[in-house]
Amino acid sequence: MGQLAEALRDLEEETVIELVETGIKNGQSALEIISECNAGMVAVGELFSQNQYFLSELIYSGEILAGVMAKLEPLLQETGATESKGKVLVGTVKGDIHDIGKNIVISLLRGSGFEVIDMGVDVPTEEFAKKVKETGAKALGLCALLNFTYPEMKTVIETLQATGIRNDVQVIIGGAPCNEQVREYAGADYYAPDALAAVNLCKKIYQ
Ligand code: B12
Repeated sequence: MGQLAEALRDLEEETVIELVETGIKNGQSALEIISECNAGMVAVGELFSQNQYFLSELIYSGEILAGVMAKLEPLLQETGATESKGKVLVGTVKGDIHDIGKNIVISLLRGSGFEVIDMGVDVPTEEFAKKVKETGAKALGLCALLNFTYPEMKTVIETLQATGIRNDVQVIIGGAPCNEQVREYAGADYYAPDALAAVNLCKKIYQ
């Protein structure tokens, strides 16, 4: 584990920000920094599972990461794309309020020229199908970080089916504990392990 990941795991806010600023100065890419932060957040999650950290530490880690993202945001927007590459809907499913990773995905998509409609967190099931119809977006990103909200991704996709628009939109799922098995279970088209993968999938969908 790198120094930055360790500092984030140990909730050393000042050190985290210092290391991020040094990384930026030394030409480290935003995605490299995010990837190291991810490792730190996974470690925070593990300490939480082991009852060594409690909800307050989980909240604090989120706040530190939000501070990091405020520093990285301008770098994610810097690709200079002008024309819209296509519309992408992104939201965190019902029952889930995790949004740090989703917001990174959105920043990177916007920076890459996509028009993103951010549906927020804890999005009611039927809202997704409604918005797909309304906007004509061909890509829908569903975010879930809790294993008890995976079934909700499945329900959203079933709603698309029931509304007769399943074939109009490609569904990409993401969020730390998602994987190929969850994708298969939910009936999604793709699983993106990180923000860059999400951008590449959207490029593929709109090519
Ligand atoms: C910070 C955090 C919180 C914060 C969230 C703040 C916020 N605004 O998001 C707070 C404190 C609110 C929180 C609450 C809870 N949390 Co929490 N949380 C975390 C933690 C430590 C980090 C998550 C994070 O932001 N990571 C950093 C980002 C950058 O990573 P990421 O989300 O994976 O995103 C990347 C990729 O996954 C992908 N991606 C992300 N989203 C999307 C979306 C799309 C569409 C795509 C394509 C890709 C994509 O791209 C991103 C960038 O590369 C995780 C630990 C972990 N392993 O993830 C636990 C974790 C997710 N939480 C957990 C739990 C249990 C909870 C609570 C139930 C705790 C409680 N008892 O109340 C509540 C649930 C609240 C709710 N209803 O949603 C568990 C979930 C266990 C499980 N598998 O079900 C975890 C895994 C911790 C653990 N090991 O126990 N949490």
